Amino acid sequence: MNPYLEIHPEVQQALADGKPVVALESTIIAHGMPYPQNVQTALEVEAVVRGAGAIPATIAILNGKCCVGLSQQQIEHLGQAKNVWKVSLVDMPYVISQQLDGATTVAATMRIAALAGIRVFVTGGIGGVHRGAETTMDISADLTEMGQTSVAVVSAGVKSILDIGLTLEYLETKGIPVVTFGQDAFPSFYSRQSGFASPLRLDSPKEITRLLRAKWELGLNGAVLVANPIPEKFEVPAPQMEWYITQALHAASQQHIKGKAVTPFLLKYIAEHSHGESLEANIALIKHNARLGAELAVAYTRV
Ligand code: PSU
Ligand code: MN
Repeated sequence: MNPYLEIHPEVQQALADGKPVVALESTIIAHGMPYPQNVQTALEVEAVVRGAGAIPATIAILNGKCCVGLSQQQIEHLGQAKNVWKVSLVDMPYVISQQLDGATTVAATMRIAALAGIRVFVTGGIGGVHRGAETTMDISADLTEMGQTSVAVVSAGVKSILDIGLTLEYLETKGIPVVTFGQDAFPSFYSRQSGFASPLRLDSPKEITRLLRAKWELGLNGAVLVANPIPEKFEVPAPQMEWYITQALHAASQQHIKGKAVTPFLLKYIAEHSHGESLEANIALIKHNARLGAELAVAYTRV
């Protein structure tokens, strides 16, 4: 086994027995939501995965080890510690070799999940091509990682802090099929619509499983993005969200926020200024994604 990996015994056993396992990221815990809702949500998401018949494996770097499956204490630690790195691929060598703690982004979580042999990963929203990327070149490593690592990524689509059209173009360039579950429109995190049609639509975990098998058995490495629209009753009206996002982008530019700080800055700004409404939606959609991800993992291990 890879010496940098530390797989929780329950996860190890499930993988050895061919049971369904769902990977979960930790940047959303340490950098995407405030305490204590972050810790509570992380634990609830794990419970949803279990309820749907799969084993949850929340992934983070602790003391330089790539931990796959965390204890409740470890999740508490990530949710409260001030010195937890946000770890994308570029940060992994430093954080691991310096034996630090890091919460993993979609890109880093996917890589570690794949090393452990996990095929299904659930998150809230992926990183993508930022608005203005034609001058800043700010494109998340989530997209390049999805272009090469064979893990299904369940998300609520792409948040409109990003340029959704350019993100869909980039996904296509990288050969990443984008499948929306149960509707024709591609969703945009807080909203079931985005103004863009989904490139693909499938209506059951079984059909998505067949698409995953076909892709990977053909040697077409890389992710499939499974977009799961937020339940209607938790949607935040798009014009309202657009207002917060415009404010957040303006503040980021005024304060010269750059590089890896951009996404956490925007997320925090929006959460603080939308009076809890966006946080409530965020919590609802990640649990909704956890259920679909678990159903997908179950279907995938059955085939
Ligand atoms: N988008 C969200 N919520 C999040 C993130 C993105 O709506 O929590 C986090 C994820 O961990 C994602 C990361 O992988 O931000 C992307 O960061 P960057 O843009 O710096 O690659
Ligand atoms: Mn970036």
